[in-house]
Amino acid sequence: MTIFHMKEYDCWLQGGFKAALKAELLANIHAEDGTDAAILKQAAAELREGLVRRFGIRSEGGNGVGGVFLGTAGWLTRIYGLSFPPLKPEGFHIGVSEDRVVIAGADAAGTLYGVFRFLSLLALGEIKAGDAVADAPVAAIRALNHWDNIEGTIERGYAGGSLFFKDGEVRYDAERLRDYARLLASVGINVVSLNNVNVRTSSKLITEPFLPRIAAIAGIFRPYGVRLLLSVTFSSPEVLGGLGTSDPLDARAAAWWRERAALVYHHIPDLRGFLVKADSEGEGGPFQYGRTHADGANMLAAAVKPFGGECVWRCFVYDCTQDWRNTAFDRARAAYDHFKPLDGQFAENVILQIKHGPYDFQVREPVSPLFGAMAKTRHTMEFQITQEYTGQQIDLCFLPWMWQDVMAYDTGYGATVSGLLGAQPVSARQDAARHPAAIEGLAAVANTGLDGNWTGHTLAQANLYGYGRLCWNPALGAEEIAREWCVLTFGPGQTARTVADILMKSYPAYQKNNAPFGVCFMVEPRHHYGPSIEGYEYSRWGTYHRAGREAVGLDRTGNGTGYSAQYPAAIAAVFDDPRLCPEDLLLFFHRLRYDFRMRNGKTLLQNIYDTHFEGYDEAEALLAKWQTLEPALPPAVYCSVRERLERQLLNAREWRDQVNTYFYRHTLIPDERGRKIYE
Ligand code: GCW
Repeated sequence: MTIFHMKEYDCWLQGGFKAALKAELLANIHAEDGTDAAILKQAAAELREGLVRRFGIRSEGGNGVGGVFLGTAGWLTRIYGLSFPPLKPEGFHIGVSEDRVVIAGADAAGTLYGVFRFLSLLALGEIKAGDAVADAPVAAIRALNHWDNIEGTIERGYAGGSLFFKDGEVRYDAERLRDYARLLASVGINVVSLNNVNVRTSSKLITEPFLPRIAAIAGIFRPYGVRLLLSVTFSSPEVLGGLGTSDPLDARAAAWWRERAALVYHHIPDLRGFLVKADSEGEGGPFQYGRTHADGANMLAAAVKPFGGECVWRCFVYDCTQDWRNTAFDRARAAYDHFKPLDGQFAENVILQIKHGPYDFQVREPVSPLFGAMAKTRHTMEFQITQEYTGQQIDLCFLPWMWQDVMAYDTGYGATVSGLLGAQPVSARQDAARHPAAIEGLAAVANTGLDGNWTGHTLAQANLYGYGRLCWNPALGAEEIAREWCVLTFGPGQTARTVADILMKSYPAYQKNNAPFGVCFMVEPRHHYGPSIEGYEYSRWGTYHRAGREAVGLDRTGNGTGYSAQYPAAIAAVFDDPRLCPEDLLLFFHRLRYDFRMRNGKTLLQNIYDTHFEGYDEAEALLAKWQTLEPALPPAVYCSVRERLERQLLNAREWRDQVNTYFYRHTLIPDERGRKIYE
């Protein structure tokens, strides 16, 4: 085996590739970089830099008729008389002939994305003379949310400290941030929020001493086509303004926000807007004043509107002070119950950000019933790349494997999630009956930090890459994403194929280890790593499985909490019938006896045992497979992943034995194959 000397820091932008196109051709660059458009300049710089660093090809500056022609389609037409088919916003066209490569962007961002795609196709060995590629992002909003605290820590962060903050200050390594902006732009991310949605001490970022520093960060991201969002606390008029109220219908609070927005936009004129977590897990919000979330969001939206800003408002609103004795309550209902009645009441520049499932980034959840239902309100879908509930970047879990199921889910409103992502956005004034409830984009909680490889677990880089690619094209399957990422990271050849195989097997293994069949939340309270079967069973967070001697799970059908009725009737009918319900969601929707027969003819209990034995065996196989790569990898990369896979195996052992023992002790029914379960 040959070693591809990958550098963890470079992620999917590795050097060491051979270009299949002639160096003389690639070295001769004619670019639209004499303008003052920062993004276009960057596109040209990235092409030159990328060719040197990744392929060892140094450009000499454009002369003669051949070579690479890079710029917006308009410019290429004007200067060189080239013509192009119509391009979609942020899209590009790449055309290659024997003596010419043309990279034409619909606009500046499209030009930049065209460069990154060209370099990546070159590294993948997928572009040659005669090829033409036209592409554009499907989702308009492709956002990354950092949950970084101004102290330098990261809520649910597993890859070191914050890239933006330290010791109560905006503090960063500018070189590193540029590298980060490049990484994000290379997969099409165009919005980044810097600070935690649990704002706490970072509420002061929208005050004068901090704003110039934030503006400097905005300046680093700008040439890469990335605009910033800032998380703000709804209670700012009280917390920062000393007003004594933050009531959205109080003219003083609204005026305070208008003034504040003016100050913020004075420093950062192209800020995308404010991101808000309100009335959730201790954050203030409109409920405190008896107002609706439309009142709250609209007030903030009005404040940023004169500057072209937006108010991104999270729908993660639920009561976290539940009594487990109350079996009528169902937290899963919360987002729909709160927001569906408000559809149509939000201002044009409010964007709701809805978690993909009704709970909270569990290993397996149904898609939230809000998707498809909010036809008159702009909204995005929120994912979590940071692996809070999926192994915390100690365990390997390739998330696109689950995301592809979300994308393929048929909402029952005439489109899949990926179809809604491609639909025309609606405005609040349009007729809901005639317009699909377009999902305008995706947002995801970042998994990056100051660790040398950005993501703690080197293979967790694949999740960040995969998220960007999925925003760009929601129809891309996990397998395709894994293949691309592996070649771009480990070079072409067998190593990449083996790593792709490991990635693809990691999610199913993790899901088998975890809480069975969609029951959710059998995790250690607070930190959420590892099993604790009753960790949340008697707590205030509203996340129960109610396992008894004869049955387990929550009845969320019409006979139970009625959650399933939040879906269109045809979808609800499937979820309501345990014989039709997808089996990995069986216990999310149903309370079932342990002797319930699943589709493989075995009982529910036996299936719980089987999946947990398998989950462990599969974790063991992942480690064994990785060990075959030792001769093919730089030792540091090999060892850091091996060490994590070993810890994952210990974790899988805990999951297997704790889950199986728990159910055995409740039922006293042994495993039919006589495998070891503890008394
Ligand atoms: O999953 C929960 C996390 C919290 C997080 C919250 C949210 C930022 O445990 O840490 O807070 O979700 O999404 O707001």
